[in-house]
Amino acid sequence: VTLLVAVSGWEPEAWAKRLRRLMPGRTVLTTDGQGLFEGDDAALAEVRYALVWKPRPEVLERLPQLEVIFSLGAGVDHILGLPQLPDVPVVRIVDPDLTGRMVEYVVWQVLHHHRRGPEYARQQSERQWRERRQPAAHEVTIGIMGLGVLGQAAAVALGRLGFRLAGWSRSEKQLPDMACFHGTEGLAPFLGQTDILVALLPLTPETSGILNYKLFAQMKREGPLGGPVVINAGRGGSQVEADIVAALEDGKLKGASLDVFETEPLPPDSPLWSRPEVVITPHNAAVSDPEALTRQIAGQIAAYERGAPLKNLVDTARGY
Ligand code: NDP
Ligand code: OXD
Repeated sequence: VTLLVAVSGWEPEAWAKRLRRLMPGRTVLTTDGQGLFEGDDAALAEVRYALVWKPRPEVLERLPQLEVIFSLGAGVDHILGLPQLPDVPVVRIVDPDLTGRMVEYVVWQVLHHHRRGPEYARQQSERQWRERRQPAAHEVTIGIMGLGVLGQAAAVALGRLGFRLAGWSRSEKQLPDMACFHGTEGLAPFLGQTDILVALLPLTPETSGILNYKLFAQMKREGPLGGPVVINAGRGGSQVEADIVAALEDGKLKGASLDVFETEPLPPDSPLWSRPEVVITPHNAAVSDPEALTRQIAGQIAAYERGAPLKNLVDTARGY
């Protein structure tokens, strides 16, 4: 049984080495999105499992025995957007290691804006000692867009810190200590009570460009932080960066933390780089760690071969 690790922008050997250790007796092939087994169709014909992150479009088309595609990330837009997707199950990452990293990122960025990080950074650069009013956590509502694995885990951590919570999802939900909204009708009332928006949405046709000027204009205006803040660690395709800049310019937004971008890496001429009220990180809110995640994938393959159903299956029609 052969596995193929097909990634671009990542080092495939880091994954392959660990898989060979965890699954002795298997052949593990790799491609990094550059060379692609030119002429080696015999080796590719043996591949039953493909582990992918932004694979080159033609890679998966050359695997006649493919049984399962494993996304090496929690998001699957990099797979579902391929022009010829083989008709096999797609499994995504749900893992405490990745979830824990995302919770850290969200808590870090919420606290940065809540504790007036951008203002104190500016004061420090001007050697200015000036105390600003600090609202208590319970005065601030964090609105979480996307109440899936990551959104719910972030909510639990923020709730422990005492923040008020609102959440928005596609389907109706009832979650403890949270005002839950859903669907198009639920969006305006959700935004109307949100001081800090945390977007943890998958990229689908419905969520593409959803973080736009019209949405920012519906957020709570007279909040304790002096203006709404947006944090996006879902996908860059969900945000309209020109609208974020326009909203920061005219005060519809007070600050932003962005881990994902319309174009990655964020181009050097983006106006976002030079704004002190914007925190930019290079799509690493929750990196996929080969050590943690290969263990999970090897376990899934072993269970699948014993006849157990695959876990964390993607609904390809729904898009996540
Ligand atoms: P889940 O699939 O568990 O959750 C997705 C949530 O989004 C669900 O609550 C879903 O609603 C909601 N949603 C989807 N479409 C809509 C819509 N049209 N309107 C309203 N809500 C919608 O995903 P995860 O929580 O595991 O991950 C979320 C995303 O985070 C990933 O898809 C990925 O893009 C991104 N990510 C980013 C990382 C980074 O490093 N920056 C790392 C890992 C993930 P419902 O519950 O009703 O289905
Ligand atoms: C993911 C990511 O989807 O890293 O896991 O973005």
